[in-house]
Amino acid sequence: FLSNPEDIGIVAVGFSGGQCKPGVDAAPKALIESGLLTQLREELGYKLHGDDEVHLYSDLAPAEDPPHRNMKNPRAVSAVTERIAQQVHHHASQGRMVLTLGGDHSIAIGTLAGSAKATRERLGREMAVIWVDAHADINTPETSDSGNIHGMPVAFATGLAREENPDGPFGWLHKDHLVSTSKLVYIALRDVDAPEKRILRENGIRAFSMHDIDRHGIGRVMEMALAHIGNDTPIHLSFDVDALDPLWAPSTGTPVRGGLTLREGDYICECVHETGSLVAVDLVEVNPTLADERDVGAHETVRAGCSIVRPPSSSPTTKTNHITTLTTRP
Ligand code: 4U7
Ligand code: MN
Ligand code: MN
Ligand code: MN
Repeated sequence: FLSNPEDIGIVAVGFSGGQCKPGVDAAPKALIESGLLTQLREELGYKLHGDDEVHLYSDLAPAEDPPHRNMKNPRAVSAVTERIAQQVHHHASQGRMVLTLGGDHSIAIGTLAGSAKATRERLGREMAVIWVDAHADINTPETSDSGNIHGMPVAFATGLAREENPDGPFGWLHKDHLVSTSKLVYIALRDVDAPEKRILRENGIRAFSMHDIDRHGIGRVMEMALAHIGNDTPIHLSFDVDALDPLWAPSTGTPVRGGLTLREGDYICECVHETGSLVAVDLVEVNPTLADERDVGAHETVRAGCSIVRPPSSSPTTKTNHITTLTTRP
């Protein structure tokens, strides 16, 4: 294991400034109230670290936050993600797997920065990223039509959207925070903007769309994704709940039809977990306030989120692989 398998650092951030719809800030509380952390602790026996507090970080938002390079709320998102990077780095430095509950996907600027830096320092390794999402989230501020930063985190994390002014928004991002485009793999894409397609092509980024999943099946896609990353490479899994089909996860800001079944989503997480190389997981974009008339949508989406994050407790393959991992690696 690349992180201590019993210890999980929890970072809960109700932040919604990376997009325009209120409500995604209520997700960590809804996930925790539906029993996610209790299950991890009591049923699965993990030791959870963290301050048991959902951070809103409203105090970090400046009174005035005009657009910068066409980004909306640039200073607020920069300040919050810098703080998240410190929290994630703190947990990861001590060998804890880090679970971050968002929040919109802009928070991944912070989670990736924190875990990439800790992985370099602690293991002397560059980590890989598995980005499970309907969207590629790799717009630069200059290519984005919406100006919403939750559509840009991968561009910041890979250095494609670098800020030249060290005192400007995201000027805090340094070389040791960055992730290599060659170690990035996408799964479940189906709504990619034209400039994003060009960025993916020009940088040779590995991406498995829903079309690829239909053609090869999720089993083969996970084999190919993990083969691309390579054995024993630390993995950060960033899971946007809109990767799931809206049938399973309707309560999210930018739903796109034709997505993963809940079982396929679970399977992705199980495969990554089984590698023994998981160092961090993000669960983002759950918006419990975007519900249908009977509130069924919100409840279902929160349940789906819990299912995604919860490691398998009874899968025989998982147990076998863990025994293998434990016996082959001291
Ligand atoms: B999410 C979008 F234009 N690409 O940039 C954009 F389609 O974190 C959507 O994946 C981004 O939910 C979606 O605004 C961000 C749009
Ligand atoms: Mn998305
Ligand atoms: Mn996303
Ligand atoms: Mn979304």
